[in-house]
Amino acid sequence: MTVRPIELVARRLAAAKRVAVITGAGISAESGLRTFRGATTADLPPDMQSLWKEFDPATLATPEAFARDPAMVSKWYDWRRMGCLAAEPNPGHRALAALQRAVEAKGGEFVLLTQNVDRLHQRAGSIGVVELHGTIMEWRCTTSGERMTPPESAFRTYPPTSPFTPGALLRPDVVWFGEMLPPAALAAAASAAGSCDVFMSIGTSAVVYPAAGFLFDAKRNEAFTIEVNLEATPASEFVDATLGGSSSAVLPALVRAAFGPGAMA
Ligand code: BV8
Repeated sequence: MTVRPIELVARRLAAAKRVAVITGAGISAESGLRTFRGATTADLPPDMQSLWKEFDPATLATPEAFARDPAMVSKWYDWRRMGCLAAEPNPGHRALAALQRAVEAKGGEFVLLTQNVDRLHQRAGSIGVVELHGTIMEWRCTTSGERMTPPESAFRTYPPTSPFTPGALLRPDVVWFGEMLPPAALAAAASAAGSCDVFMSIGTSAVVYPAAGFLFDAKRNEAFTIEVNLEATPASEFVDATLGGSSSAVLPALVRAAFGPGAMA
């Protein structure tokens, strides 16, 4: 009898004592947030069409871009922040929160690492989320580093000025290319990857490091590795199981298969 991958993966999850998960922009795609390397769509506000169409986001997510044009970069991030506030967690986010509850209910450990900056995992009920690339929901003073949570309306002027240090600016509290990841997040991710017995990579193109490296750390520690993604990635040939498809469909089915229909309640 051939075991369908989802049943194989469900058995591994049900038996796991320590589960680590990493997510990328793909898990938020069905909440209406564009993936980082995904196609653009026509539904952008007019003044943002050119920004999104003419520039590769990766050239905006850098300290150099911010130094060169703080108004443009802060406007782009504030526009994304507004999008995140308007978005809702989808069934994929909620399935991971349910998975954490199910694993912990049987005395297991669960760590969710995310590359996403939208805080939809937290709004879906995930606890202790490790934000590898920071968050767009907080901004910090470019001089003192003091953080603040902006109101749920767009800044009035760009670049926003810092309330902490005269003459300084506010920047999004995200990790840009070329910037180090927060040491505490790195340490938490390394510890999770090094000790888990199941590692899941969900909705990520697995090209950005060091985040993409944690799957290989887990594999080296003989964890059972799983990829849930719409398409193949550089990680696909290395994982033990691949569940192709949309995370918002695959993850709820997987949680129900592993912990019963009530697990998603
Ligand atoms: C670092 C900011 C140490 C916030 C991001 C040269 C010099 C310096 C560094 C490097 C270098 N060469 C390489 C590096 C390392 C560099 C890197 O990895 N570059 C890559 C591009 C080659 N990394 C860094 O710079 C990191 N820092 O290394 O510091 C250092 C310091 C100085 C000098 C040397 C070393 C910092 C990395 C963090 C960068 N910041 N974001 C923001 O604006 O959001 S990264 C950005 O990409 C986002 O955070 C995003 O999360 C991340 C990864 O993208 P994904 O999440 O995977 O999203 P993507 O769109 O790519 O893929 C989505 C996937 O989902 C697709 O596969 C799609 O098929 C799938 N999907 C879509 N819909 C669904 C779905 N799957 C399931 N269901 C669906 N419905």
